[in-house]
Amino acid sequence: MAANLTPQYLEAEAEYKKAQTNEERLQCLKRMYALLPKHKASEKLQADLKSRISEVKAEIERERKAPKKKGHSYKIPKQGAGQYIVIGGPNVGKSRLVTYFSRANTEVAPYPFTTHEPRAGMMDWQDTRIQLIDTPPITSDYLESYLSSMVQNADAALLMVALDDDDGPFAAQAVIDRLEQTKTILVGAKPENPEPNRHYVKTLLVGNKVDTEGASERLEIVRELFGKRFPIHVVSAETGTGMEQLRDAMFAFLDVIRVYTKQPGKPPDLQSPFTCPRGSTVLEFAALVHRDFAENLKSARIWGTGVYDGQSVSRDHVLHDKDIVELHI
Ligand SMILES: Nc1nc2c(ncn2[C@@H]2O[C@H](COP(=O)(O)OP(=O)(O)OP(=O)(O)O)[C@@H](O)[C@H]2O)c(=O)[nH]1
Ligand SMILES: [Mg+2]
Repeated sequence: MAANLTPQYLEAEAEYKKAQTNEERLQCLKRMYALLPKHKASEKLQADLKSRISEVKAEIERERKAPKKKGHSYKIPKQGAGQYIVIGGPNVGKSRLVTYFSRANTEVAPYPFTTHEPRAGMMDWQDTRIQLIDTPPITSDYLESYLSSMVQNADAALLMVALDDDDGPFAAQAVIDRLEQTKTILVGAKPENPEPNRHYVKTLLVGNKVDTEGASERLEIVRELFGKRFPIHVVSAETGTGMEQLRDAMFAFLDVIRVYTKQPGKPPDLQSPFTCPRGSTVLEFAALVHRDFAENLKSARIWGTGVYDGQSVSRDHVLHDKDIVELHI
């Protein structure tokens, strides 16, 4: 790379990609700026870092000033391979599932309406991470004002149904209906002919509390009511049954691939993959890594699926999961 980035710089950049909060992001960006060799070839990158630093600072300032009162909106910046919003009726185990999969600090309690605010956590999946957002419950007459737009913005949703409660399936139907009133349509797969002004959100249905008595009979009803509409996963967020299968299914359902970068003459960076939509080309990937790469891309070499090691490919070559890409500008 023309800018001759040092390993220390690349390390700071990897940390930046993993940062969870704007404060952390700011610290990483400052380190990256300090570690960036300052010469002509890196001028663009210097300017880019400076503008990212001021954007993050402005974001921190906005967060600080945001009034924490009724009717406020929550903006949770997306992180990792994709963002899942966890939704459902009261007491179905949304918070329990999020704490099982992540270190999110969200309250679990044996009574309804425990969660009042959305909380984000990161779930590991192999060498990448998926963002989970715990949310307050939804019922036919209770929907936090900000929630439908958060659902619309998420990459996918988990709709949770409690299998310890005869009303479970009806509570889930109430969630679906209430969101539909806000033109938010939960679907198992995006429709081929979407209706205008509707927001379709890919959704996995999770039958939780399979460890409880009578769960299997209720599961039959859930399958009958929702089996055609959503993929169904059955778990116990309390005992862990089915949770690892769900973790895998959540990554697969995002329909993204992992791509690793490599600098010429160096081993690939296998620590922190980029993720991009399945079907992305080399050029689309380059744009994700850095605007400069997309604008000035001359050639690329690939190690991975359907190519021989180090094969030169064109910019419209379609990438596969776990490909390693060396971009030349
Ligand atoms: N037996 C059993 N109990 C569970 C399971 N998952 C959650 N629970 C219990 O169900 C209760 C509700 O769990 P929460 O995670 O607080 O439910 P929630 O959906 O976040 O509830 P709200 O925030 O009120 O909407 C708690 O007592 C959990 O310990 C499960 O798989 N099996
Ligand atoms: Mg909760």
